[in-house]
Amino acid sequence: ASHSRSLCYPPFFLASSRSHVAFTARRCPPLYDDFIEFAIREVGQSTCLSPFPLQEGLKEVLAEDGKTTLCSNAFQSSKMRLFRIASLDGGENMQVLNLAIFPNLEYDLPIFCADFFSTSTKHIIVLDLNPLYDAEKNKWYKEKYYKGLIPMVNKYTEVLPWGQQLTTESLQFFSPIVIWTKLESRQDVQEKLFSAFKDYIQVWLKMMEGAEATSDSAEVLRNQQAQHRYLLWRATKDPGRPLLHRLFGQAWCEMYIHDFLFNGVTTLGAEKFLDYFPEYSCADGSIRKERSVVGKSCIHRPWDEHGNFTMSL
Ligand code: BLA
Repeated sequence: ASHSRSLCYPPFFLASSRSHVAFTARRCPPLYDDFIEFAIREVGQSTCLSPFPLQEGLKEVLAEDGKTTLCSNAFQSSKMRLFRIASLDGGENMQVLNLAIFPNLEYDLPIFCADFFSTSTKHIIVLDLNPLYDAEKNKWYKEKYYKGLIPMVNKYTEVLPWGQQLTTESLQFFSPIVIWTKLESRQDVQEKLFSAFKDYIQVWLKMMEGAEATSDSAEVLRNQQAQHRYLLWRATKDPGRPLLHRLFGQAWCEMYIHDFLFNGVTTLGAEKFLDYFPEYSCADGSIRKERSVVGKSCIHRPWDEHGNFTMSL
């Protein structure tokens, strides 16, 4: 690998706080600050949080363009292996929130996933409780976690309409309550999306509060492998990678993806991407660069209002 873990430092440290950045760039408050504040407060009220050890200098990093900042924060608790937040502030032209909560391996809880990418004219949104086990292939899982939540997503499908085609492979990591949408106005983000975000956080926390740890080591191992597979998918195919490369350089970006965003991808299993996703292998043994080998699909939401999957894959 081109990146050496212990020797990787961010391209630039920001010694001072955000106020310095605000002073030099005179920007309006980052779009997703309220989301972050809400999430940390709610999670902190639900469980006893401790900081997740972060690499020196990671909290706030200035990109090579000299103006975009990347803020990172992470916590853990008895039931959460990692609750991490990454936000990019590129001023009016770009705002990103990438928030995930990975449960401890004694739990088969879904993975909380908020992935919001905004420019001045467009907002690309994924909000979901990603199933640890493919919810269409594992009906018990769908029953256990999503059955009672269909009315909640139905509340949002009108105001946050399906975002059209997407990488077909992503569907196995999405749940029947996924919100995949593209919005045009900042107000829709601040009102409609924020309202959904609050509901989804609260629902996930309720699930977590009720979750019982398993003491069956085979089950723990299964959960670990499922989480590892999920992490490998995201660490390898994240649509944000090209942008992060551009902003922070390849080596630092790879360190950030592997050690922070998808922490666990190098420690929870020895499998490689192609072990889980052999359909991506090229004749020379490398991984196909495209995000999808099937292509993009799903013009319409592939779940009906009862949560039934309506597409044949
Ligand atoms: C686009 N992000 C997308 C798309 C999806 C996701 C589905 C639409 C394009 C596609 O179908 O691939 C998100 N995909 C997911 C998620 C899962 C998945 C959450 O499989 C989970 C299993 N995104 C980021 C970060 C950035 C970012 C950090 O997380 C930027 C730094 C950007 N996402 C981003 C951009 C696009 C995008 C720029 C549009 C460009 C593109 O489609 O390549």
